[in-house]
Amino acid sequence: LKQRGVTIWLTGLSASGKSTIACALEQHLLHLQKFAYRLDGDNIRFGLNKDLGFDEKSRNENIRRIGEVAKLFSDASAITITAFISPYRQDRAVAKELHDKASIPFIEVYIDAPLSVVEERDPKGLYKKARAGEIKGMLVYHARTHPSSSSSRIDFTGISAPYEAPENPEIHIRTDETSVVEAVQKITEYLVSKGYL
Ligand code: GGZ
Repeated sequence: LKQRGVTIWLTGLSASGKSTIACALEQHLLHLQKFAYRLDGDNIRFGLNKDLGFDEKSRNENIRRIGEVAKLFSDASAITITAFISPYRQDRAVAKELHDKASIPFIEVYIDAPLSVVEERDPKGLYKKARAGEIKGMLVYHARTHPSSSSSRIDFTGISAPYEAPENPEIHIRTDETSVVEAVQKITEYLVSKGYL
């Protein structure tokens, strides 16, 4: 392979557009004949991390494992795209450090939309449930594997759990002002400018 691996780390609130942009970017790179691979809730939270919920410790461990897996894929020359809220600055810093130590580029991309906008989008009705205090024990992934924990309270990012926005992301995308195509273009142009594509 001529290609060198790089990790493109998307971070942002639920419904900010991470998955949509990650999918479109992956498709675009595959069309360019690049080896791209996307890590998201579907292939990580239902598999490797199905033992984890959404309390702070579980999110820390979720992101720690994803950082390790992303590093492995990028080490194997993939353009690895991760799409997780990754709400804690420290967790993202640990993932970046892991990449730094292995001399693998780590590009933090802030997928940014105001809370008012993501609450308006609310594609799964999770913000509404969170506002109503109904996010408990976790309905989405966790309840399937941990039905007995349904009485424990788990907070929702942006409402009752923190989201620590990146202070110096390599790329900042406002999804309420940027189309998906433009977002993909912006990331692609960055990759080209750094010689990664
Ligand atoms: C935030 C939650 C929660 C809680 C379930 N808080 O928009 P979605 O539905 O499809 O994506 C969200 C996803 C977040 O999982 P991550 O692995 O990205 O989170 S983290 O990085 O914080 O570990 C949301 C759904 O899972 N979801 N419960 N309490 N999002």
